[in-house]
Amino acid sequence: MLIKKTVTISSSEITSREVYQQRRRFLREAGALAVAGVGTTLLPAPGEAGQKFPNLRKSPYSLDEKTTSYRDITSYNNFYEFGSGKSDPSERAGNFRTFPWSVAIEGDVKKPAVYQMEDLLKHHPLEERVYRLRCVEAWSMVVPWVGFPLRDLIRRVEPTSRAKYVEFTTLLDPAQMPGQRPGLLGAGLDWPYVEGLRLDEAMHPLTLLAVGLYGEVLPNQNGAPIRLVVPWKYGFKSIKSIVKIRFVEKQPLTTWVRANSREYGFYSNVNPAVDHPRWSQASERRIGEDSLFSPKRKTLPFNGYADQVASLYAGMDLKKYF
Ligand SMILES: Nc1nc2c(c(=O)[nH]1)N[C@H]1C(S)=C(S)[C@@H](COP(=O)(O)O)O[C@H]1N2
Ligand SMILES: [Mo]
Repeated sequence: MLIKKTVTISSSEITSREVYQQRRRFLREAGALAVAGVGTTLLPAPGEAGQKFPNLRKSPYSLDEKTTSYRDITSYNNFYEFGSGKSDPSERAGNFRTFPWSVAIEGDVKKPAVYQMEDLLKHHPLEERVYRLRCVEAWSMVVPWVGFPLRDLIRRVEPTSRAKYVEFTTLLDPAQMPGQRPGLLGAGLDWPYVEGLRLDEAMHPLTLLAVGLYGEVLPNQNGAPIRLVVPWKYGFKSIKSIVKIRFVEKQPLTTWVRANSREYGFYSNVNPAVDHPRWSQASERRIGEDSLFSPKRKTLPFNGYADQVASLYAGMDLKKYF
């Protein structure tokens, strides 16, 4: 016996879903063309956490160090837009919409633009980079990021000679980000979250725009669909879910400096010799190694990247410019 199925989805809903799915398929195929020498492998559909990036090469900038577990990297997070507790982002960011997504390039550049995520993925070959991440709260992780150097994008948009700093801004969307609504969840920060780098720091080959980790599309709690990673600075400089990159003449007023300039500086280079006013920065706890008996690790100047980055700060008093 044939049973006639009743369809309860409205026709307009079907149309928009089909268009959406078709668009994703198209974008995947367009993206695949960009992966040099691959041809048939598809890039992950944008906005889908957990999908694999094909054919990643390992960057020579990678550390040869044991990586923190996927579970720890994706469940112990700071992303105050979703709450200030370490498990808040993984518990609350699941439905955060990261597709469609665009990044606006503004300010002192010859080629201001609004790039769709797909376009960024298409133009910039991705690689895997294992980096140490040291939080200002004196813990650290080792993360296998997937991304491309920020400087590749900067060269593409051509900053003018006026540009001395780069300002980054996270999405402002209180409807999706409960920490941005009035109340205690967002710890009283001003939104949107803003970070900044000097142009030469932004141009340093270690400075990465990350779109994935452990070979997969970034989970929302880690800053999907695109976040900054500056491995020689405290973690808060590595701003998540970026929607705007602005080239400016003056040093940007960043979220944490605005919140408490006595405790957080613009530079925020990892520096065991300069304590936070409320705690020492001389050592750190490696997430995943926690036990009463595991010794703390000594924090290294510039988080271990001194050979590559110390010259950026030659002649500067790093106690003053902390
Ligand atoms: N937009 C935004 N970006 C942010 C934060 C935040 O609260 N909001 N927290 C920062 C801090 S303090 C750290 S340590 C890192 C943590 O990145 P992870 O969760 O991927 O380890 O993200 C940084 N980027
Ligand atoms: Mo942090």
